[in-house]
Parts: sequence; structure tokens; C-alpha cells
Amino acid sequence: MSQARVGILMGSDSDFPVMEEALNVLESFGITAEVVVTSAHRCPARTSEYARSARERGLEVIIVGAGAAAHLGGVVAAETTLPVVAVPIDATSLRGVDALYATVMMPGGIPVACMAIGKAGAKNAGLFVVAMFASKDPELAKLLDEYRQKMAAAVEEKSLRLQRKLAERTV
Ligand code: RP5
Repeated sequence: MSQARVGILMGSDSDFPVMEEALNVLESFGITAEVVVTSAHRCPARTSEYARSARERGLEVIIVGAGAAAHLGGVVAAETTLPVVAVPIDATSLRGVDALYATVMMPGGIPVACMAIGKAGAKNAGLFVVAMFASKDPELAKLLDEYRQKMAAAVEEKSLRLQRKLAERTV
């Protein structure tokens, strides 16, 4: 595998079904990512070491997913000047709102770019990174344009399908 450009971190392996969305997006654009489980509170030294060494190991951005009192994004951002994009995960009875607030309300000075709770957020984290890289990569920008065009075409198709269904309706 070629050198990873993106680190995808998560607080637990239980976060992977959500964070896999980010990995899927990056892979579909040909961007290499490494996936690592590390926790800000269960293994803080390992987490700090990962973040501190990330830039010299060739990573360009870190995507973080964590649930509950989610501080993984903030801790990682504190230990590296690489951009950190975070995904709050629905892991408790508060259904991700706890992780959202913990992640999005970073005090001024150490930014964490926070996406939506759950799978949509993980998918958008991947697309956000694609857009970052595409700003200096015309080939990737073209692929991102094509992705959007396909999405628009799919909406038209859905509308047509619905029209056909409605036409069959008997009142
Ligand atoms: C957080 O606690 C993790 O990011 C996960 O979302 C949540 C639950 O972790 P497990 O108890 O499933 O390991 O730190």
C-alpha cells in the first residue's frame, strides 16, 4: 500500500461501522488512508504520540470519530498542526448530541472541523478531505465534479420514478 495521506482515527472499534463511510469515500477517490483505533482517555499517551508524529510520517490531514464525551478531536488537534476533521458518533443515550457539543465547541485557538453526527458526517468528512486535496489537484477536482454531477442525475432519476408511481395512483 502506498503512503497514507489521511489518518482515520476512532475512539473504539465500535465506531468503525460509521467511520467506514469516510474510508469508502477516500478509497473511491484513490486517496490512501490508514485506520487506527486510539482513545483520548483510555490510552492518552498513544493518542498523543500518533498525533505528534503524524506530519513527519507523511499524513496531511486527520479524520477523527468519537462518541460520548468526545474529546479525541480536540486532543489530536492540540498535538498537531495538521487539519483535524471530526465526526461525532451516536454512542450513548444522548444519541450523539453529547459528542457533537463536545467536538464542535472547541475554545478559540485549536480548531476542529466538525461534521454532522453519524454516517452522513463520516461521509462528508471524506468528501471534505477530497475537496481540500482537490484545491491543488485538478484531476481530483474533475473527479469531484463528476461525483456531484452523478448525484444531481440521481435526484432527477428519483423524481422521475416518483412521477411514474404517482401517475399509477388511483384516487
Ligand atoms: C468513545 O466511547 C468511543 O469513541 C465510542 O464511540 C464510545 C464507546 O466505546 P466502546 O465502549 O464501544 O469501546 O470513546
